[in-house]
Amino acid sequence: MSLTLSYPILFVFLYTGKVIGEACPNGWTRHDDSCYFFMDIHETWQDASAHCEAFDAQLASIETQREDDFLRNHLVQLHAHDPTSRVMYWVDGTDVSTESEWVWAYSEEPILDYTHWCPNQPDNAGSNEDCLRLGKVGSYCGFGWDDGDCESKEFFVCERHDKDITEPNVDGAVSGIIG
Ligand SMILES: [Ca+2]
Ligand SMILES: [Ca+2]
Ligand SMILES: [Ca+2]
Repeated sequence: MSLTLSYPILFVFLYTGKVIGEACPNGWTRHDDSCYFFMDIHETWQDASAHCEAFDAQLASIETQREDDFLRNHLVQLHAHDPTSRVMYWVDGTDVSTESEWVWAYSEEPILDYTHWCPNQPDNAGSNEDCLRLGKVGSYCGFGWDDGDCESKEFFVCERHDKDITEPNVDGAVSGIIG
């Protein structure tokens, strides 16, 4: 391959790489540096997490009030005309390792700086609630935080942060041309 051909190809791949970081895949919603998918199938917390991983994502981790507001507002809109009184979405928080010590499972960061528990939560009901969900039960705490039984089957939110996107095609194309 001649050098004159290599430059346009190199440019195309670099440009594509930039677009990947800005657009979300079909069905995903962009907010700040992440793409989110609101999955309306019921899974245990563990299976929900595996589903997200299959999409090269994780269950959502809510690090800031801004992110929490975005998710809550989105869910409120999504279910504004939903007659179902009980709707829950798993996110990535858990205290399964040590009771009452909540962490984001994927990053292993403790949940300290920002929380938005519903009134009287987390209550570790039945001594068996170790996974974090955003819950709506009637008018109760519209999609605030609740600890739930990890085995109960709920909807879930996947998050894919831009920094976690691997771009093997870009690196491969560039090194292939240079090499
Ligand atoms: Ca996040
Ligand atoms: Ca617990
Ligand atoms: Ca609870």
